[in-house]
Amino acid sequence: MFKKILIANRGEIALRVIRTCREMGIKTVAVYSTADKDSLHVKFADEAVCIGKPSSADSYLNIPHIMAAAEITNADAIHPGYGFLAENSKFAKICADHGIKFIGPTPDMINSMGDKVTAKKTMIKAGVPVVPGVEGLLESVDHAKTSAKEIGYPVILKATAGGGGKGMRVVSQESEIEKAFEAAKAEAAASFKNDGIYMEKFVEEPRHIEIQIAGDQYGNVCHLSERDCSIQRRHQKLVEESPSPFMTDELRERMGNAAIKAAQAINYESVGTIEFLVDKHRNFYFMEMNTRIQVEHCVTEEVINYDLIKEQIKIAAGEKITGKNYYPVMHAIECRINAEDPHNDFRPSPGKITVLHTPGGHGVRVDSHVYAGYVIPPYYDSMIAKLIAVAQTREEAIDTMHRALSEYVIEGVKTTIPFHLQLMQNEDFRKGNFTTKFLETFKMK
Ligand code: MV4
Repeated sequence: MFKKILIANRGEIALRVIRTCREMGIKTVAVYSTADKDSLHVKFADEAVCIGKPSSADSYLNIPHIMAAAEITNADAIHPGYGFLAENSKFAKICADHGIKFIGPTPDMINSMGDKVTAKKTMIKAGVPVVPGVEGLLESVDHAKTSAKEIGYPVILKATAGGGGKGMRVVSQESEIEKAFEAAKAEAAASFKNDGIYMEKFVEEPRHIEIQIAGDQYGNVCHLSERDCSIQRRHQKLVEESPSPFMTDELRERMGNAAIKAAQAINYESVGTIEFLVDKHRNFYFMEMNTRIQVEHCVTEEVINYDLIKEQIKIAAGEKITGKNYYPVMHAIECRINAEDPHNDFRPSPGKITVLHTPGGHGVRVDSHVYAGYVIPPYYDSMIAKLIAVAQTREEAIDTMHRALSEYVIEGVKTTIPFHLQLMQNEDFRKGNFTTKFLETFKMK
């Protein structure tokens, strides 16, 4: 087992990793930007190294600074968390070249899923269902036109280097396609330095349901059931839950098996997630694979009673998994508490938390790095806590969540708590009646 892990991240996920390391008897090294010198991850780690100025490029994305911190502290592994360098294959390669274990998949695995057209081809070969479309990149506007005619409108254009919505355009008729193609290409070039675009049939009002998987270094892969992440706004998830209210035992079996096939197709090692679109007929289609631990991993932990970070570290250290699947025995919901104003188009609201009361009690988990007096810096994402409610049924989990939200006091900054309070009382949400379009029509009171 590792003796010392450097956590190349900040905020709640840095703290999350430190907690598991402490339980496992592994020493921890925090790295931090000058903006984060008063952060809890700095205080809770055994050692801490400043890696630069506030901007991510100067600190949490600065590979030489992070490698220097790992070398001077003698860390034998690096946990990247999510975001920042978590899916950067160059970073994973540099770690390997320095004899430091990157706690995650190999650079090849990251690359094979990072390029979406390559990933899709791999999935087709493996027999995983994908959205009907053009196999490969679009070569020209004419190619796009003839392909869309064959597939049938509406179609969606996506960036092969994308993910999470950037460089995406929905096209409902031929008259729009030239403009959409050029716009998607320009956006992809600007965002990813790669202007490759591909085309799929547009699935109307889908649900976003993802399967958590784990694979070890010996070819054993298992799934750990699903999370429903349909409640999102502008590709930012706000609420996640497990099990999905749309799930059936039969669909879970089919999606779980497809996810295992997807992971096996690239000999996947570590924990990871296969994202699917699910249509109203319960057809599901591979969308992308996240080769990292995700923000919403906690809902899975709560419903299967399993520490995913511990498992990820054990796998990285070369331990075997049994290969048996995990099924939910509880219901968990996670609300992302962001420093944003839900009454003002979710505008970021950084600043000092003057008063803080955190909820607790039966069935409540809070993963957060903030405290009274903490100043939320403007440089990073706005998530300040994850509030997770766990109960035996979905209805009870919603009631527990509503109770916990109403106990939460955060003063000094605006937060998404008022939004979540209203959502937990929404009739369609309570019925499990929602798709990825739900928040387009949801209005704050
Ligand atoms: C789609 C789609 C409908 N049809 N692909 C959005 C982010 C990126 N990962 C893929 N996305 C979508 N791809 C086809 N063929 C609808 C979306 C989509 C979406 C997906 C999941 C969660 C929220 C979403 C919101 C808008 C669009």
